[in-house]
Amino acid sequence: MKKNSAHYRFCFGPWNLSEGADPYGPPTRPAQSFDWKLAQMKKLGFDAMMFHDDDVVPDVDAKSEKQIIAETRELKKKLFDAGIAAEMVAPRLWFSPKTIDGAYTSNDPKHRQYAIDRSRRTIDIANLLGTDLIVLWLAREGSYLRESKNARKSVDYLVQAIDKMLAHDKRVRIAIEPKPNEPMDHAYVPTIGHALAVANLTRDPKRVGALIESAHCTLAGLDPSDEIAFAMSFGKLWSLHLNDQNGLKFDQDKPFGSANLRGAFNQVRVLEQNHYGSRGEYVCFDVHPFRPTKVEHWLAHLDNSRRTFLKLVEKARSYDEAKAAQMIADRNYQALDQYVIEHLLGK
Ligand code: XLS
Ligand code: MG
Repeated sequence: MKKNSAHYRFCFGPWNLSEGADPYGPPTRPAQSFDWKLAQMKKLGFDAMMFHDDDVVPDVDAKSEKQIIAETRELKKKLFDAGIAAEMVAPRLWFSPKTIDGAYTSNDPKHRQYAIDRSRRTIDIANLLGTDLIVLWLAREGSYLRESKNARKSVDYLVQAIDKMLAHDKRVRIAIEPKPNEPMDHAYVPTIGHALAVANLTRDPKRVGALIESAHCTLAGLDPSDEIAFAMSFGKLWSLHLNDQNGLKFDQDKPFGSANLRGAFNQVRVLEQNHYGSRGEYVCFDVHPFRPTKVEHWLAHLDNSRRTFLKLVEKARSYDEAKAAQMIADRNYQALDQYVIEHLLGK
């Protein structure tokens, strides 16, 4: 394997500096301003920030086009002054009462239209921020009971919505972020395979790719590194949300490597093998601090995720490929297994 010399660039979103609330308890840290979060990103030496549309323009549904342009331009200047790029913008289609029963696949045609209109506006916001990447995490596209929706029609609705976005702007690229559940009982696009299949049905498949999140693969019972390899086989891994997940439960967004170091190593190794980052892609950490985390340790989960990533890059680059190839040729997988373990343990 030709050793990758990619210099990785790192990214997170304002929501990754979260206040600790969970379904069973209130925040444990005081809410902070966007300016505070941007200053922390600068301090950490990250390269880009990812956004939801209403991270850029709070309460975006209540704003006029003029206000949206003005507020987006104001945030863009803050990013520019801080030397931070905008990685992507995602329409937050899971809070509004108009997406209570789905967004693009809602049974209500007015709500489907709302989701498409909001997505078009997200593209306009992204253009003003200088990114051509839109991420669609299809949070409410699915069902709580199968009989409430028509799964076949839902695919058509998804394709129609994406086609409307592709028609809205001839440069925009759309990355679908698959997830099998949460908040839905079952989501319509649970894996990278589903995402790329939907991409192929759109009017311009080369502008529809994917974003993979480690935890979402685990929630689907799949291996994140295999999902990454699959997406890269199509040249369609345009962004990443690296994190970790400890089994099939709520989406934990744990720091990268926190639950499964071997799995994290294999994700980094497959990124290296396929030269992720060499086409401008960012490594984003979609991680949250543990709820008990103190204010003074608020950035650690992001700094640690990057540290772990970079240490695993060293492990991938110092992996003895020749030695491993010999064990594979000899079908000596017990020895190979032990070699990987001892390599990671730093024998
Ligand atoms: C939620 C998703 C979300 C998207 C951005 O599970 O990972 O964080 O990445 O809205
Ligand atoms: Mg994510």
